[in-house]
This record gives sequence, C-alpha cells and structure tokens, in this order.
Amino acid sequence: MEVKIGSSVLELIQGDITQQDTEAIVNAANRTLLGGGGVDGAIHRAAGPELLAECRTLGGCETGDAVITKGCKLKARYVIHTVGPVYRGASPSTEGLLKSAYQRSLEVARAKGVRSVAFPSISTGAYGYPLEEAAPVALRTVIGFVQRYPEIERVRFVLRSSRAFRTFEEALGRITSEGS
Ligand code: AR6
Repeated sequence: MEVKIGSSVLELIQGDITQQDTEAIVNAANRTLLGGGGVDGAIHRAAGPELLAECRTLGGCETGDAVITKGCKLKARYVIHTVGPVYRGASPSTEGLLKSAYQRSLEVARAKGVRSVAFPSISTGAYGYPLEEAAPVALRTVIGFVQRYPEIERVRFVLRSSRAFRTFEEALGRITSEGS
C-alpha cells in the first residue's frame, strides 16, 4: 500500500527491514545500543560486527531519542537507532515517547540529508506496545513530519507479520479518509 503525502510517498510493506534499499533503516534498539533480539538482533547480524563497534563509541541513547551510524554491510547507507518506550498501559507519556522515537529518527535523517527511511513498528515486540495503539501514533507522526519537511521523499514501514501489516493498513485507511 502506498499513499502520497504532498510530494512524498508513504509505503507499507510486509517484509524484513534488513533487506531494504532505502538510504537509512531504523533500528528499534534499547538504551545501551549494544544489541538485543528482534529487529535489533537481525540488523546487527546483517550489518556485521563493525556496527556494534561503532555503537560502543556512542554511549547509549535515551528513550525517545535517536542516533545514527553507518549501515556497514547493509544495503542502507545508515542505521538510525532509536529507543521506544516499554509499554506498561496506555498513558500520554508513553504515547509521547513513541511519537518522539519516530520524530527524532526523522530529524536525525534530515540532518544527514537522507531522503528515504524505512521503519519497523517500534516498541510492538519485546516492549509490548499494542499494535492497534502504536500504528496510528507511528503513522500520524510520520505524516506530520513529511508534510513539514518534503525533503524526506519516501518513508516505508516494513511490517514483519501479516497481522502488523493489516493493522497498519487499516490505521492508514482511517487516517487518510479523515482528510477527504
Ligand atoms: N524486520 C521488520 N520488523 C521486524 C523484524 C525484521 N527483521 N524482526 C522483528 N520485527 P522488537 P521493541 C518486528 O522486539 O518492541 C530488542 O531486544 C516485530 O515483529 O524488535 O521496540 C532491543 O534490543 C515487532 O512488531 O522491538 C530492545 O531491547 C517490531 O519489529 C527491545 O527488543 C518491534 O519488535 C526493543 O523492543
């Protein structure tokens, strides 16, 4: 599924983020930046040990913030590492941190002149954020950003499971129909 947001494109696909050819891919990391399971493990395996070596020099990352490294062996030139919140029930502060993880990732991309970014669904694995709650937050944040900064030409959400894909598809359908 693909929609136009001004001159930019927002895409949803089902797949593996490590295989994406966007200029940057986003990692759903933890505050140590020293690796983990899920997307984080997959990205480190595909990028090779040089990625962990660079992450070690960064001194971690706060929840809701993002940092950028090289893509090493990946097709993507950069990896943007962001840390989403651990979900302990719906609250404005948890939602704000999820929003911030997407926002800061795009700010870091823009600062490097990156024009295309692929995101996983941050916080919806080990960190337990329900997909139905996370999808509209993720989509609205990205849409708001590219409306302001059309130099980000393409944002692709790469959803691992068919359930995640369908949930994002339904949320995007609801958001786009609000405007018409
Ligand atoms: N491509 C795209 N999406 C994926 C992939 C992949 N290769 N693999 C998993 N997902 P998670 P979190 C989906 O747990 O919830 C790590 O250990 C997965 O189905 O990777 O932010 C970190 O080090 C889920 O929907 O990230 C942290 O400790 C989504 O990616 C912690 O997990 C996010 O799941 C971060 O937890």
